[in-house]
Amino acid sequence: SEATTTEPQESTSTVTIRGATHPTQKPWFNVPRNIVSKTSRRLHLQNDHPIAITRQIIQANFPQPTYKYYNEYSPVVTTKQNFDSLGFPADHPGRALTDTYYLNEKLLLRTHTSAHQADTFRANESDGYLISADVYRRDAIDRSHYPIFHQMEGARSWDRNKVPNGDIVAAVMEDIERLPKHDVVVEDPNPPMHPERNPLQEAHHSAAEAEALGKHLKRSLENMVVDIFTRAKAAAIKDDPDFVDEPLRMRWVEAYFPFTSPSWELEVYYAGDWLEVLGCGVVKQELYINANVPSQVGWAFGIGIDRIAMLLFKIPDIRLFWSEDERFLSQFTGVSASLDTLKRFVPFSKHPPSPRDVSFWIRSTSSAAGGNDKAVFHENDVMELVRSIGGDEVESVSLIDEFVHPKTGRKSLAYRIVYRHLERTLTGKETNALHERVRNALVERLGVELR
Ligand code: FA5
Ligand code: MG
Repeated sequence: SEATTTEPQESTSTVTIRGATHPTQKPWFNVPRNIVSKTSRRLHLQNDHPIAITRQIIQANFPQPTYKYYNEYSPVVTTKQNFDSLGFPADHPGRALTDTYYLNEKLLLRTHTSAHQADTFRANESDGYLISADVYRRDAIDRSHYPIFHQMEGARSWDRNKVPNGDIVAAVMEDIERLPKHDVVVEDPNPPMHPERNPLQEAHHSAAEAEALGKHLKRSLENMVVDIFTRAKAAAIKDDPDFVDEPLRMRWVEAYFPFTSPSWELEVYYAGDWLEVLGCGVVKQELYINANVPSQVGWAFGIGIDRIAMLLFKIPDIRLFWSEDERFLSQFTGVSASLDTLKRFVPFSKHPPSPRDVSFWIRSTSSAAGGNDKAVFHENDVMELVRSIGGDEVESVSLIDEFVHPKTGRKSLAYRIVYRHLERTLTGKETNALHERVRNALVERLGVELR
């Protein structure tokens, strides 16, 4: 039987993803069919798609042959690839069924392109690499969050046995000199290491080596962001010769990843707020050791392509990337072949939103609920249930009220679901029918009591 034709909670024996059939297993299998069907879209490889154009622009900043490109890795990976090989602890929340799509106990849809780090280091086919791919996370629903998005992973390594005199600092500094220079002021107030959160890997690096690697990493990524904004500005000026842009502002903030130390995130100031665009750091030496290349040292980063594409083209809603409407797709025709023809996205008519509220009592979360085999209530289950019924006609889901009954101790939640079709106006009847299905499914699948 085909899992793509059944509801996720039902046990089915196999699921086919990009032509490969995998066994599914209860209680792990939790991939709804709308997600399964999107695994074949591969927007990052679709000619003239804004996700693919953005991938090409990022690639242009990390040229071959220093960087080898991998764009075809399957989204089905093992728990070892996605978590264990990267040093995620056994109890890390990212491993939970509430956060990650599983096929069975061992296989899942990758939650990040870092799932391919260990294998790509082991393959050792070049000094650096870029990996672009679709990634999957059970998450909130709003204009900048979608359960599938795209990432670009990058890494650059130097081999102690191959650089002149084994001098990593000199080799990296020489490579920094070769990088383009930019004149944007970047805020970078924190010290490069933090003794507990982001220690120097002192068994493997000197402080000077880690600092040189960090400097090469930061300069390379700043150059890429400056390039994106330069292209975005050129596109805006073509559109409107009087266009005046806000000056580009970037800042480095300390971050934590189990597979890098020290680690950072790069934020860009956009529309009045700081937006996180990527995470990065100096690769933990265990990864190189486990990949059988212990004499290498280097850095890695992971960037959200969809977020960069939204900035680049001024695309207001992440769902638009999945649109097959010609009014969307035709705006990018020819850009893949000639990146300088980039234009800003011109929104087509915006259709009115249709908000509907639903409130309910949730099941008791105490362990006293004997015989109840349903897991504890988790908000991501609401998000996904709504998405699995409303599909891309759901713009956002937000918690609007929450209270505990003073006498019974039962908890009530109220959510507002905004339905809005990107390509046409939803009738009241259509919206009500969708909302009714959502209400019923909340009762049937999550065991809530409607109010
Ligand atoms: C990671 O996924 C790490 N693998 C990044 C990394 C790679 C760190 C290599 C160090 C070395 P994070 O979960 O923060 O980290 O995601 C990275 C980027 O993906 C974010 O900065 C953001 O741009 C993008 N991103 C994350 N979640 C979403 C989402 N739900 N929708 C769109 N973009 C997202
Ligand atoms: Mg992050």
